[in-house]
Amino acid sequence: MKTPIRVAVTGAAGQIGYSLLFRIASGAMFGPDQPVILQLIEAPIEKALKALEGVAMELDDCAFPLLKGIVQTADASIGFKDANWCLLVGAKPRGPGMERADLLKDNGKIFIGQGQIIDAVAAADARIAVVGNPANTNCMIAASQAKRLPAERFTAMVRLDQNRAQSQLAKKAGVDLTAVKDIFIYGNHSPTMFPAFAHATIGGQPATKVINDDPWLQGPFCETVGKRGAAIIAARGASSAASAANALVDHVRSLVTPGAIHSVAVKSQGLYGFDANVWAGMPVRTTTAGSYEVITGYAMDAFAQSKIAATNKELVEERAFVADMIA
Ligand code: NAX
Repeated sequence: MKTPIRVAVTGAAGQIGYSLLFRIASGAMFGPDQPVILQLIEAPIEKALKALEGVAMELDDCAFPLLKGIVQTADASIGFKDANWCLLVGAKPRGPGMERADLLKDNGKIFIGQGQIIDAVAAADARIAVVGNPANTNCMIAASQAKRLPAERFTAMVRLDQNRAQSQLAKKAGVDLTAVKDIFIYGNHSPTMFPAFAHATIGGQPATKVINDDPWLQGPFCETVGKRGAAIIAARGASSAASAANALVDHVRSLVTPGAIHSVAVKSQGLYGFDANVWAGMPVRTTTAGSYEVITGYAMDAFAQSKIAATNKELVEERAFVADMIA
C-alpha cells in the first residue's frame, strides 16, 4: 500500500467541493492505488463549517477504501500542513453591482494569505492548483508570496475551457469526442480566452479541414467556449459545479501522468505573445509526476495573434489592479 498523500481543498463545502471531494476520495484524481487524506478548509463562517461537517459525514458514509483521514478546519495553517496538493477552490463570488476590480482586490487578499501559509507549512513537494476566480490572477498572487516553493508549482485551471472546446468541436464535426485532439486554451480563464482551433486535429486531420467553416470557428465556436459559464448560469440558475470539479480532476490527473498533453495556466516566460510573469493558459506536456514543460513551436496566424493579444491585455490589466498585492 502506498503512503497516503495529503490533499488540501479550500471552499470544501461549496458547490464545486461537493462534486469534487468524492471523486478525489474514490481514486479518480490520483489513481486507484493511491490513498489520500483530505484536509478540508472552509471560511470561518458557522454555516459553512456546519455544512462541511455534513460533507465529511457523507464522505464517511461512502466507505471509500482509499480515504485514510479527513481534517476539517477554518485554520489554513492546519489545513495546508504537509499538504502535497493544495486545491484552491474557495473564493468570494462576484456580488451584484460589484466591479471586476473589487473582486480582484477582495479575492487577492485571500490568495496572499493562502500563498504565504502554503509556502510556510505545505510539504516540500507541494503543488498548487487554483480554481477560485479570477483564477489566473489569484494564482499569480499566491505564487508571488512563495519564497520556498518555485512559481512553476502554482498552476491555474483552464481545463474546463479545454473540455468545453473539445466537446463543441466533436459535436460540430459529428464525431466521437475522443477523435478530437490537441485543442489548447491560451490566456485567461474568462471570455477572452482563446481556444486555438488551428492546431486541433479530428481523427488525425486538421480540425479546420474537417469542419471546413472558418467563420464558425472564429465566431460562434470561440464565443460559445468563452461564454459557456454564463450560458450554464442562465440555464441552471447556478454556476458550473460538476463540470468544474471534473475539470479539476482532469487538471491534476494529467499533471501527475507523465506524457499527458493538456492546457494549464502557468507562469508565462514570454512565449506565444504573452507578457512575462502573467499566468496564462498554454499547452503543456507532463514530464515527471507533478512537473511539466510548455510545448513550444505552434505557429500563430494573424487571427490567433489578435485573440492572444486581447487575452494578454486583460491579464496585464488584472496584474496592474493588484500590483500592490504582488510580493
Ligand atoms: P461556492 O460559493 O459554492 O463555494 C465557495 C466556497 O468557498 C464557500 O463554501 C465559501 O465559504 C468558501 N470560501 C470562501 N472564502 C474562503 C477562504 N478564504 N478559505 C476557505 N474557503 C473559503 O462557489 P463554487 O461554485 O464552489 O465556486 C468556487 C470558485 O470557483 C468561484 O470563485 C468560481 O468563480 C470558480 N470557478 C472557476 C472555474 C474555472 O474554470 N477556473 C469554473 C467554475 C467556477 O466558476
